Amino acid sequence: MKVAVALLIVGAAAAAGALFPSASAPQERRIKMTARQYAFDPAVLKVNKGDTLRLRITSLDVTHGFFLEAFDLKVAIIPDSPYLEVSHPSRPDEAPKKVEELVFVADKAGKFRYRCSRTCGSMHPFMQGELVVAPNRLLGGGLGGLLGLLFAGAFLALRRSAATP
Ligand SMILES: [Cu+2]
Repeated sequence: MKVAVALLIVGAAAAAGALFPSASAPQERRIKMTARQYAFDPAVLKVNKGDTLRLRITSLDVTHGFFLEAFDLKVAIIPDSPYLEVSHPSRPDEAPKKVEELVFVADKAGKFRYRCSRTCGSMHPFMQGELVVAPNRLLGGGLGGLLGLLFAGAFLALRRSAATP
Protein backbone atom coordinates (compact mmCIF):
# COMPACT_ATOMS: atom_id res chain seq x y z
CA MET A 1 0.00 0.00 0.00
CA LYS A 2 2.72 2.44 0.98
CA VAL A 3 4.54 1.65 -2.23
CA ALA A 4 1.43 2.49 -4.26
CA VAL A 5 1.03 5.83 -2.49
CA ALA A 6 4.70 6.61 -2.99
CA LEU A 7 4.38 5.79 -6.68
CA LEU A 8 1.34 8.01 -6.96
CA ILE A 9 3.16 10.86 -5.31
CA VAL A 10 6.14 10.49 -7.63
CA GLY A 11 3.77 10.33 -10.60
CA ALA A 12 1.88 13.40 -9.44
CA ALA A 13 5.09 15.35 -8.94
CA ALA A 14 6.30 14.40 -12.40
CA ALA A 15 2.97 15.43 -13.92
CA ALA A 16 3.08 18.77 -12.09
CA GLY A 17 6.63 19.26 -13.27
CA ALA A 18 5.50 18.71 -16.83
CA LEU A 19 2.90 21.45 -16.36
CA PHE A 20 5.44 24.03 -15.27
CA PRO A 21 6.88 25.17 -18.60
CA SER A 22 3.52 25.60 -20.32
CA ALA A 23 1.82 27.17 -17.32
CA SER A 24 3.21 30.67 -17.57
CA ALA A 25 6.83 30.91 -18.55
CA PRO A 26 7.15 34.24 -20.37
CA GLN A 27 5.95 33.88 -23.92
CA GLU A 28 6.37 35.74 -27.14
CA ARG A 29 3.01 36.95 -28.32
CA ARG A 30 2.62 37.76 -31.97
CA ILE A 31 -0.48 39.82 -32.35
CA LYS A 32 -2.06 41.18 -35.49
CA MET A 33 -4.17 44.21 -34.82
CA THR A 34 -6.19 46.42 -37.08
CA ALA A 35 -7.17 50.03 -36.53
CA ARG A 36 -10.15 51.58 -38.25
CA GLN A 37 -12.70 54.28 -37.57
CA TYR A 38 -13.34 53.87 -34.65
CA ALA A 39 -12.01 50.70 -33.14
CA PHE A 40 -9.00 48.57 -32.52
CA ASP A 41 -9.37 44.88 -33.22
CA PRO A 42 -8.73 43.14 -30.90
CA ALA A 43 -10.04 45.71 -28.45
CA VAL A 44 -8.73 43.73 -25.49
CA LEU A 45 -5.29 42.14 -25.31
CA LYS A 46 -4.74 39.57 -22.58
CA VAL A 47 -1.19 38.56 -21.76
CA ASN A 48 0.85 37.47 -18.77
CA LYS A 49 3.42 39.56 -17.00
CA GLY A 50 6.81 39.03 -18.57
CA ASP A 51 5.46 38.24 -22.02
CA THR A 52 7.06 39.92 -25.00
CA LEU A 53 4.47 41.45 -27.29
CA ARG A 54 5.11 41.73 -31.00
CA LEU A 55 2.30 43.82 -32.40
CA ARG A 56 1.68 44.32 -36.08
CA ILE A 57 -0.88 47.02 -36.49
CA THR A 58 -2.40 48.01 -39.80
CA SER A 59 -4.90 50.68 -40.60
CA LEU A 60 -7.93 49.81 -42.67
CA ASP A 61 -8.74 53.43 -43.51
CA VAL A 62 -7.04 56.61 -42.29
CA THR A 63 -4.01 57.33 -40.11
CA HIS A 64 -4.57 56.28 -36.53
CA GLY A 65 -2.50 56.35 -33.39
CA PHE A 66 -1.86 53.70 -30.78
CA PHE A 67 -1.07 55.42 -27.53
CA LEU A 68 -0.23 53.16 -24.59
CA GLU A 69 0.65 55.69 -21.97
CA ALA A 70 1.55 53.21 -19.23
CA PHE A 71 4.36 51.85 -21.39
CA ASP A 72 5.47 55.19 -22.79
CA LEU A 73 4.53 54.17 -26.33
CA LYS A 74 2.95 56.23 -29.03
CA VAL A 75 2.62 54.79 -32.50
CA ALA A 76 1.44 56.20 -35.80
CA ILE A 77 -0.40 53.69 -37.98
CA ILE A 78 -0.33 54.90 -41.55
CA PRO A 79 -2.51 53.24 -44.19
CA ASP A 80 -0.61 51.30 -46.87
CA SER A 81 2.67 51.72 -45.02
CA PRO A 82 4.58 48.60 -43.94
CA TYR A 83 6.02 50.59 -41.06
CA LEU A 84 4.82 51.81 -37.73
CA GLU A 85 6.29 55.01 -36.43
CA VAL A 86 7.09 54.59 -32.77
CA SER A 87 7.87 57.36 -30.36
CA HIS A 88 8.14 57.71 -26.60
CA PRO A 89 6.20 60.59 -25.05
CA SER A 90 8.76 60.86 -22.24
CA ARG A 91 11.45 61.58 -24.85
CA PRO A 92 9.88 64.17 -27.14
CA ASP A 93 13.21 65.14 -28.71
CA GLU A 94 13.79 61.72 -30.22
CA ALA A 95 12.78 61.16 -33.83
CA PRO A 96 10.10 58.49 -34.32
CA LYS A 97 11.48 55.06 -35.16
CA LYS A 98 10.18 53.14 -38.16
CA VAL A 99 9.56 49.52 -37.31
CA GLU A 100 7.61 46.64 -38.80
CA GLU A 101 6.31 45.59 -35.43
CA LEU A 102 5.93 47.20 -32.08
CA VAL A 103 7.93 45.14 -29.59
CA PHE A 104 7.77 45.58 -25.85
CA VAL A 105 7.70 43.54 -22.66
CA ALA A 106 4.59 43.54 -20.50
CA ASP A 107 6.68 44.02 -17.38
CA LYS A 108 3.91 45.13 -15.03
CA ALA A 109 0.57 43.60 -14.16
CA GLY A 110 -2.66 45.53 -14.41
CA LYS A 111 -5.13 46.95 -16.89
CA PHE A 112 -3.84 49.60 -19.23
CA ARG A 113 -5.86 51.61 -21.67
CA TYR A 114 -4.65 52.27 -25.17
CA ARG A 115 -6.29 54.78 -27.39
CA CYS A 116 -6.05 56.46 -30.71
CA SER A 117 -3.87 59.53 -30.62
CA ARG A 118 -4.50 60.89 -34.10
CA THR A 119 -7.70 62.75 -34.68
CA CYS A 120 -9.33 60.38 -37.13
CA GLY A 121 -12.93 61.52 -37.23
CA SER A 122 -15.96 62.44 -35.19
CA MET A 123 -15.86 59.40 -32.90
CA HIS A 124 -12.07 59.50 -32.46
CA PRO A 125 -12.23 60.03 -28.67
CA PHE A 126 -14.02 56.70 -28.31
CA MET A 127 -11.41 54.71 -30.17
CA GLN A 128 -9.72 52.78 -27.42
CA GLY A 129 -8.90 49.37 -26.05
CA GLU A 130 -7.36 47.66 -23.09
CA LEU A 131 -4.21 45.70 -22.40
CA VAL A 132 -4.74 43.27 -19.52
CA VAL A 133 -1.53 41.94 -18.01
CA ALA A 134 -2.12 39.08 -15.58
CA PRO A 135 0.38 38.64 -12.76
CA ASN A 136 2.76 35.77 -13.34
CA ARG A 137 1.38 32.76 -11.50
CA LEU A 138 4.32 30.48 -12.26
CA LEU A 139 4.81 29.57 -8.62
CA GLY A 140 1.22 29.66 -7.42
CA GLY A 141 -0.15 27.75 -10.40
CA GLY A 142 2.58 25.14 -10.31
CA LEU A 143 2.25 24.51 -6.58
CA GLY A 144 -1.54 24.50 -6.79
CA GLY A 145 -1.45 21.89 -9.53
CA LEU A 146 1.05 19.80 -7.61
CA LEU A 147 -1.03 19.86 -4.42
CA GLY A 148 -4.18 19.04 -6.37
CA LEU A 149 -2.53 16.02 -7.95
CA LEU A 150 -1.14 14.90 -4.60
CA PHE A 151 -4.58 15.05 -3.00
CA ALA A 152 -6.14 13.25 -5.92
CA GLY A 153 -3.49 10.56 -5.68
CA ALA A 154 -3.94 10.17 -1.92
CA PHE A 155 -7.71 10.03 -2.34
CA LEU A 156 -7.48 7.30 -4.94
CA ALA A 157 -5.02 5.33 -2.81
CA LEU A 158 -7.31 5.54 0.23
CA ARG A 159 -10.35 4.48 -1.78
CA ARG A 160 -8.48 1.52 -3.14
CA SER A 161 -7.23 0.41 0.27
CA ALA A 162 -10.77 0.75 1.67
CA ALA A 163 -12.15 -1.45 -1.12
CA THR A 164 -9.54 -4.17 -0.51
CA PRO A 165 -10.88 -6.72 2.05
CU1 LIG B 1 -8.28 56.68 -34.79
